Amino acid sequence: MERSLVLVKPDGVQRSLVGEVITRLERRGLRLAGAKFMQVGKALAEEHYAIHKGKPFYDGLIAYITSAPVMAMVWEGPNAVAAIRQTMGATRPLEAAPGSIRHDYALEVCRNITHASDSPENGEQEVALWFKQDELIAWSRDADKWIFEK
Ligand code: DAT
Ligand code: MG
Repeated sequence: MERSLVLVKPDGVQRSLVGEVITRLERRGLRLAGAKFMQVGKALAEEHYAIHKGKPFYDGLIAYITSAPVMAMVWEGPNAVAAIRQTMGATRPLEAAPGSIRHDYALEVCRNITHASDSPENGEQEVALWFKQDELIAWSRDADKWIFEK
């Protein structure tokens, strides 16, 4: 079982795509483990995007993620990280596979709707950065046995 942080970023929230993102992840079979609607402060933004510090788009990235509220979530399931990134599509919307969220709803890399963790290790790190332990729910769904092989 893997976990991924998923953010509907400010453009996705402003465009009323929160429900669409949740619907797609639910339909995929992934299980929600936590969610909060929040305004991201500069310190969290800088820690989250620390790996991009120094890149030409870094300042714009921090301004973008702090510009309006985001929907922060934790989704889990077998191979959740790869599955969620596939559902989101490639970073650049014009390279995202047809049917993916970034293909279907975005045009520009700096307005690409969502964030998702890029490895199981980063998934755990990002979940710990964004959520306190008591904000996460460990639960099982009745449908799990029809979606998860074991
Ligand atoms: P992803 O969000 O697919 O994990 P990433 O981690 O490489 O992509 O980059 C984080 C975000 O930074 C990405 O969603 C949008 C922005 N970004 C990446 N490359 C960019 C570029 N060349 N110009 C502008 N923004 C960029
Ligand atoms: Mg990334």
